[in-house]
Amino acid sequence: MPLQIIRNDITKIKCDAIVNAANASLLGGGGVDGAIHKAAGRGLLLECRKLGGCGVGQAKITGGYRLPCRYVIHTVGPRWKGGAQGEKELLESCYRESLRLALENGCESVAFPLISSGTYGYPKDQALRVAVDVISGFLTGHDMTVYIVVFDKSSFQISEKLFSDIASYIDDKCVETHFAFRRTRRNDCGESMALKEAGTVPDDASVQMSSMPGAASLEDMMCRIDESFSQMLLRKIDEKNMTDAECYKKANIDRKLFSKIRSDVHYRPSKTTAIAFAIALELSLDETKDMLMKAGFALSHSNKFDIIIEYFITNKNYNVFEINEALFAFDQNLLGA
Ligand code: AR6
Repeated sequence: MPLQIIRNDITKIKCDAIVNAANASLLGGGGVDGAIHKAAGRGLLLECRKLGGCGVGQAKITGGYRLPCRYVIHTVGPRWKGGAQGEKELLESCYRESLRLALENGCESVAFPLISSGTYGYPKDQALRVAVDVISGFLTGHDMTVYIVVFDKSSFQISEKLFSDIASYIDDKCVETHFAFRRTRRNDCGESMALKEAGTVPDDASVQMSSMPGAASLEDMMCRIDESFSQMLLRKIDEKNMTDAECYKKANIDRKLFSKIRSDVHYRPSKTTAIAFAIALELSLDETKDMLMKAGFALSHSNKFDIIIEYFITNKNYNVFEINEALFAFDQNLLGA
């Protein structure tokens, strides 16, 4: 997964570089800066003393010393002053400059804290938005694994409106599922009937055939029933006039995994990988269900993860990074490898 949001202490992350949310002196401080200096040891401070400080929005690189990473990239985020003092541009610059230094130094993996979102007071949901936008933009042109490391749940926030919209969508769907079960029990039709009513269990081949857009003939349909996940994926990439790279990047899947799927016609992806491709291809809900079926999965209304995916697809929001932010906020697995 090229962009991952994880909950951890950044000083514990094994990767090529970690980024420090420093101050202009580069001589240490509190928060993540203090934790990094403490874990790295005195060698880091001695090297930092030679750097002559760092401007807001700029970045400088040092060794990692006792940390489990080769480098520390120090960047100075803006202090929040209400949002009209160029804070967003400066914060974007922190991520861009840090990624540029990582690239120049041959890093294949980099971990970021949410810069400026602590002592410097940048609103957490907006700080996250900037981080995800700049990093995902960078990843469309470069192969790198980037982690956004969230220290504790309280330091991570998606927009309140999105959170409450999703929460009420989950509630609605749970209520629907509950009533579907009750109706079924009264009719004494068994569990599978209830699940079908709630739209979770596809009705085998007949559903597949009826929901096959663009199938020209019965022969075509029969071929597609035998199609594997990998074959379906490659066909849909062609139908959408996408390149392979456009598709796997939009799915937040790394090149190696995509090559594996491409070269193994019987590849069985995980559910999160299969959904990530459905999102990248901007499939409708029915098409997504067809694609998932090829990998042996279904979407259910008794599962929070599935309902969140359904929420984004029905709202035609196919931004895998925004979906992952929401999944993280609801403590669910993220899309991608
Ligand atoms: N791992 C990951 N994230 C962490 C960790 C950790 N070990 N510790 C804190 N965070 P802050 P800023 C999160 O205040 O807002 C320093 O004194 C934290 O929850 O460290 O850019 C510097 O010297 C928050 O979400 O950095 C500067 O003077 C995020 O890291 C000033 O603070 C950033 O919080 C910089 O302020």
